[in-house]
Amino acid sequence: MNYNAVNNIDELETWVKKALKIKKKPLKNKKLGKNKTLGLLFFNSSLRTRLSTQKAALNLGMNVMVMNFTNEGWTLEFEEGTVMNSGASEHIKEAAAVVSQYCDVIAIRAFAGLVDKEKDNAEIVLSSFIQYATVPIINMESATGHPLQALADAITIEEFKPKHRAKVVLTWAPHPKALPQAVANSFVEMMKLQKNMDFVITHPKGYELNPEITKDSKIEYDQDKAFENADFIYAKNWSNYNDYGQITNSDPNWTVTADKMKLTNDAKFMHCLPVRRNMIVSDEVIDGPNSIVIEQANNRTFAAQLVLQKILKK
Ligand code: AN0
Ligand code: CP
Repeated sequence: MNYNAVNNIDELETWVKKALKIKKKPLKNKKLGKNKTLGLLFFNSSLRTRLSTQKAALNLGMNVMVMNFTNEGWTLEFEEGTVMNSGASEHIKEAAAVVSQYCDVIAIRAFAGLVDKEKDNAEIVLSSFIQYATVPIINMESATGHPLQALADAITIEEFKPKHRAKVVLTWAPHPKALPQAVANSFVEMMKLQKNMDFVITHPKGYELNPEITKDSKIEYDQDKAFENADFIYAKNWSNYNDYGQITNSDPNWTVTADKMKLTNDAKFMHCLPVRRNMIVSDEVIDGPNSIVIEQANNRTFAAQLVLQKILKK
């Protein structure tokens, strides 16, 4: 079993229930991972994903090895049949096969390059590992998705949802650096699996996500209107998908402020973190009583632990 996309979740409700059970007794399966090794491979920075996945593995009694390809690993070649006479020192074929001998499960973080849309959509790094590794692969944020984040988001929404049918809003917010669409994509996909919730995406015109992902979701270009009656505001920046990887809007009116939150139904504020204060969200909102970002990050451990447990039990 791999966990590389939100669509690997067969039934979200059952997964969330199970994760909440794990949260209550995280050490219950302390022996399940004995003598098993998890390898975490990072092609980009991380705080939460690295530590929460490691924590989840430790809760299951696994051993963990971490490798940063950002500055320590050999530069890898992913193209077939290429003459390796420039930057890359090692081909993915050998690298994935070798790591598979040391690890029982491999988790990979490899962000979108945001230069070549086709290449990013092809998920070269993740799909090559899936192809050439001989052990299960977990996605820790790939070019187009962040399914461990989306699972943690679902757990968090379950914990904080109101008694009435919840309205969840994903809002774009400005950011000084071009960011991937992965977190937003997976959040949208996860929300499609929610049975009794209303879901609205709001962003400036031109900032449409991949239409294949959002085709069944409601888009409202007026942020104020989208915020009306919302029970959850999930903020996230992403760079332009049409004008690929570009920043074509930095309008501060899209920042989530206390005034904006007044339009909602006393909504909870969510963000995957790391977050730029007073760009994405004002201090007042993120420091306020309705901010659940810290608990949301806590739930990353139980999302990862559920996925590891499922893999170990297979
Ligand atoms: C990354 C992103 O937007 O994909 C990671 C988020 C979990 N964010 C940044 O690089 C700031
Ligand atoms: N939310 C998240 O994935 O955080 P990190 O980039 O710190 O892992």
